[in-house]
Amino acid sequence: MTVEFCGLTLAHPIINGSGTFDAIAAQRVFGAQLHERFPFAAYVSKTITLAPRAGNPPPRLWETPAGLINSIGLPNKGLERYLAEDLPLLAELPVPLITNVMGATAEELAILLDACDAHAEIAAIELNVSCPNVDTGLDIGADPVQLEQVVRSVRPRTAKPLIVKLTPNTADVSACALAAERGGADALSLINTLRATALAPRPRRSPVSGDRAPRDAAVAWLGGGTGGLSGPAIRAVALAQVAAVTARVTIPVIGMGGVQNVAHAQDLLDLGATLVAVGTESFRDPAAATRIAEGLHEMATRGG
Ligand code: RRO
Repeated sequence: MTVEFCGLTLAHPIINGSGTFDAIAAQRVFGAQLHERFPFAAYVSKTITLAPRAGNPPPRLWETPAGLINSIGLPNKGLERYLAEDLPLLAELPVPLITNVMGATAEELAILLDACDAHAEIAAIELNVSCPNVDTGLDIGADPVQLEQVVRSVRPRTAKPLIVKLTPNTADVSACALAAERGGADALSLINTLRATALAPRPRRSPVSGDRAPRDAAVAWLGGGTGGLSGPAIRAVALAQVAAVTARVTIPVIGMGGVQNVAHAQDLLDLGATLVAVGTESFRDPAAATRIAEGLHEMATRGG
């Protein structure tokens, strides 16, 4: 069941989606037990930025039919405290560590990449490009030209595997995938969440008279205004985008989006993904990744 991924040998193909499993909190609760049965074959950190960020005001989460909208807003302690406080704990995990970073400028990204490169505990770097360009306001990862420039500019700063986490909120995901590959990415991961929103509860048509109650204007409910949709609701989109990308690039792909069970993971592997990430399902079932990895193992054993 071992999988070769960018020079790393992983015990199985299931990892976590960035920001969907807090390994430090889990270590506090489960102690040695977590290490004995760690659910993922590699651990991806939450996105780290150069400066600390408080994140968005509440509400930050909203359930939809078959989905979850998050408007977390990148809360994190910033690079310095991540390295000093979190890295020593994450380095104890029994699997390779992938640190996920985001920067709004080339300078910020250079500092983040240099720091990751200097720490042997970090096995690979994932670049989250779902970040607005400070000048244009457009997501860097949504525009192939900008994306290629950004990846090309950071590539020389590390010899570690560089994974680019693509945004699905773009006109042509395979054009972005090819741009990241041309820029020097070693691997791609997709999909991040789909831009989504939820409206604040407000008066509805009266069930008795049928008259419309006086209505307030539609107001976005989430603290950040908009958020990102994940979970089963986006799996069909993930399948389409992963298929489009694996058909065009030669570098390995980490597929994710609404994976709940072994059949869903197998679908992404069949489409050419090398690894599969589990995200929202881990909130519902923290052992989901173990269940899926064991299911894949069983299938492989039976098949062989
Ligand atoms: O922190 C977030 O709100 C967030 C990030 Br950085 C991301 O990449 N995807 C997402 O759904 N939420």
